[in-house]
Amino acid sequence: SAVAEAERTATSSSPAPTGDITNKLKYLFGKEAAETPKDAYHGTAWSVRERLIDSFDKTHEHWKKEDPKFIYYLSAEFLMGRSLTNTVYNLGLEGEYADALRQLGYDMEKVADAERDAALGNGGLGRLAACFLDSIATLDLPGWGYGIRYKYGMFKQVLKNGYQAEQPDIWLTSGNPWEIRRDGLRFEVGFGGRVERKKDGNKEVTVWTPSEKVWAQAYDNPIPGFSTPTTSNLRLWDAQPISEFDLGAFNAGDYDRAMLDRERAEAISAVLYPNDSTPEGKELRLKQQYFFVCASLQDVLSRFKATHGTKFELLPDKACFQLNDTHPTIAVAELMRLLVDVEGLDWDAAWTITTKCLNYTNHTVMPEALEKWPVKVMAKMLPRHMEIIEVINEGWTKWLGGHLKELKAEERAKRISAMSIIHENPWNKEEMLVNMAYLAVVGSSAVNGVAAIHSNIVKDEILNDFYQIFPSKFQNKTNGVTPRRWLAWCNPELASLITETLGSNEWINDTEKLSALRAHASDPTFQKKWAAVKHAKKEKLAALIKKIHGDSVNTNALFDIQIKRIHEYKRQYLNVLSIIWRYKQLKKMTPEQRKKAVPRVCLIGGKAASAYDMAKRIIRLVTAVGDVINKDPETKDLLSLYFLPDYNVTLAETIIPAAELSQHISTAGTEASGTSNMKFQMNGCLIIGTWDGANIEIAEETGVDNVFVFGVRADEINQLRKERKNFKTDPRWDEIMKDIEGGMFGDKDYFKPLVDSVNNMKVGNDWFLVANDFAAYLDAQEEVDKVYKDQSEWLRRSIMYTAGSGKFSSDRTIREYAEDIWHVKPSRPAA
Ligand code: 26Q
Repeated sequence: SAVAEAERTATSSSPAPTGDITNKLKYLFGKEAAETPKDAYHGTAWSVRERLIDSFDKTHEHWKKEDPKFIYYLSAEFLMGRSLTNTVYNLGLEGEYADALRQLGYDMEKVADAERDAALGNGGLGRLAACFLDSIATLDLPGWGYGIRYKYGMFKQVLKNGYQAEQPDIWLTSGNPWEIRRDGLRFEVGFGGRVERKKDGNKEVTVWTPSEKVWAQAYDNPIPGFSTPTTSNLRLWDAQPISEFDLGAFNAGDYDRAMLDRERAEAISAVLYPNDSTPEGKELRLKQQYFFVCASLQDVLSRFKATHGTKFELLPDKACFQLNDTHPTIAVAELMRLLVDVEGLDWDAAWTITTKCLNYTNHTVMPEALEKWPVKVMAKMLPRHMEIIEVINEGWTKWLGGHLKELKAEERAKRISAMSIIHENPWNKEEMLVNMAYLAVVGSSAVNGVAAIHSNIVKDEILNDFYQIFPSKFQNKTNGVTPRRWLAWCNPELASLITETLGSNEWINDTEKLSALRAHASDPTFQKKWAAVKHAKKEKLAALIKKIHGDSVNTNALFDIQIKRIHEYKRQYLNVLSIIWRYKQLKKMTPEQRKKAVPRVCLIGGKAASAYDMAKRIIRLVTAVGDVINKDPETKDLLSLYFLPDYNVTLAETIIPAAELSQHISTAGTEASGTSNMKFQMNGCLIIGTWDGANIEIAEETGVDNVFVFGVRADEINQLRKERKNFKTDPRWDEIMKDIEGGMFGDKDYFKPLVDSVNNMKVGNDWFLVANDFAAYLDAQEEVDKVYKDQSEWLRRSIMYTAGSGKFSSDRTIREYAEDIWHVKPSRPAA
């Protein structure tokens, strides 16, 4: 009301939101009034931005005074999604801004819907980094993220006749209210050129003269914590040319050449590589990695020097860096270069400091997915770094020789060569490679995996040689997700019910409190309320499906969902095969039998890397099967299948609260953790999954009997792969394969390689053992139907999932990193 508004402005130094929103619209956008939700969004966002900057400044003034140890999270990806709702809620401004918008004739949710996602990441790894920032700020930990301000983020996926097509993600066109360009805060980053030794008095120094230089320009993205005055920061670097353009060429009339430098510089931060889990060995990618690492380290060192001068032995007490996968691993060589070549430390002192400051997280088990850069490429682009890596490797292998002196000479040589950071390419003996994971392990204090099973695979298989040498370096840090975005803000209805039931909203910052829901799991009155929330969320998702596909789906059906990057190891294929089998069964049934069937709406969403041919064929199979079954009048109310295009963070926020069953069905041992499984669990969605990644820990917390677990175990995989050619496929499998090959879903030539990849030993060998798990998966799906028919049992389980999700808050994960790896302590500014 107007009175409340007046009272509020009388007691606050911030402007009244209503006036401020229209003010922003007038002076920043030249608009007299908000004519569209987009206008209202812009006015609101630019107004909220100022509150954010206030808390940012307070926090950083405080940290400057206190000078605590900082954690710097180095990541090539931050998948932030939208910011408006999250910022308003985290800062506790939702009431104020919702009222203001209402006065202007707008509803907060519609306004929020006008924001574009910041999609500076591919999938799990990038979204994990975003959740970690939320928790770092919420826990008052002095910490920043560092990354790249890609001009084009993750591509937009559209369907053309059922095939994936990619369109550029032009996310910055209307400006970005959530960033602050730090004018004058920029660092030079060099590439190429030559390395020379020179005399400085009687000291020999190394001088690197790059042949190419660019500016890294800083942009800050404030990160508000929840229920704390702390606002942290994500600093992203934009690549800019050192000179606006080549004036000589310009004066000579050669305009094209005059612009070349600019284009070459800007290309560095232009696009996010759309590869998930399989690295691409493109030079530009290495350039991106070095670009952001070099700028970030210079930035941290320049702040360190401003307070501590050149007492670099103190650096490990003031700064530590977490390497998000191997992508920023060039930091090992860059920190050495800065300390030795630029600051003049001796090698050994610099090495002690470097290894104390760095830590490495591994996110992938597949050996072919570990990054390796050709020595030739690295020596050309980063000649000094290549030298430094060679010296590190010499020191390392020499030390190893001493450490393994009890071994016989031959065995010792074998071990040393297996652990050499520089080794030959096993597929091309002519080529030498730098193994980035090995460099990261040797250059770090701690190495961790992202779920218990994964950390064991890291120790026992992927990096077993290193584990034997440094057992105490290896740790587990099971992933987590922020309960703010992934429960409280995306599912306010469920959040209210939980708060009402538990008597307070303290669970948002202390998710272990959710376990008190267990006492209500079998209470019919509570179950009824729980079911009503789920149904409302299903209606909302159904409206979205209607908007995208024009079809009305049955909201009394079981909503069965698989959303994640499309990858053979994640086995969307297995899901589609079971849907085909379900369809065939329904077709055979009498009308009487059909009445007893559990109706399902199946949704699959996810992007395929643009060059990942097999993944694109899987998408087409989904849309082709959907085209057939969604049109079948006999069965369409009992079974439908839709592909949801352009799966992203925002879509996930609508899908996950509505899901009743979610699929996490990777070949055991291949999914490092998974994090959407945790988001589904928090929202009371049952899981059908393999004994893999975080599924295992989720099952332990939820009660293994409440989870639909199926399939072979990780320790059986190697043997089964060896025996795969003798595997006898299930007759139902054979039947479905014939259907696809025979053109039941059209496009049979296009599907041929897909069929061959799992059947033809010469072609594919079914590496991900889809056929091996097929029968067990169908059985598990039958079990799902059986439980769904007993709604009170289903709801009991659903409640048990949320109740068991306490462990999977990223607050817990970040507390563990802070205590066991970073040794950073909270430092909260005054309110
Ligand atoms: C590397 C070099 C060149 C180009 C691309 C890449 C690249 C980019 C992204 C390599 C890997 C990724 C992404 C990996 C990823 O998202 N891994 C997932 O990490 C999650 C968070 O730990 C886990 O939950 C998932 O299990 C894991 O697949």
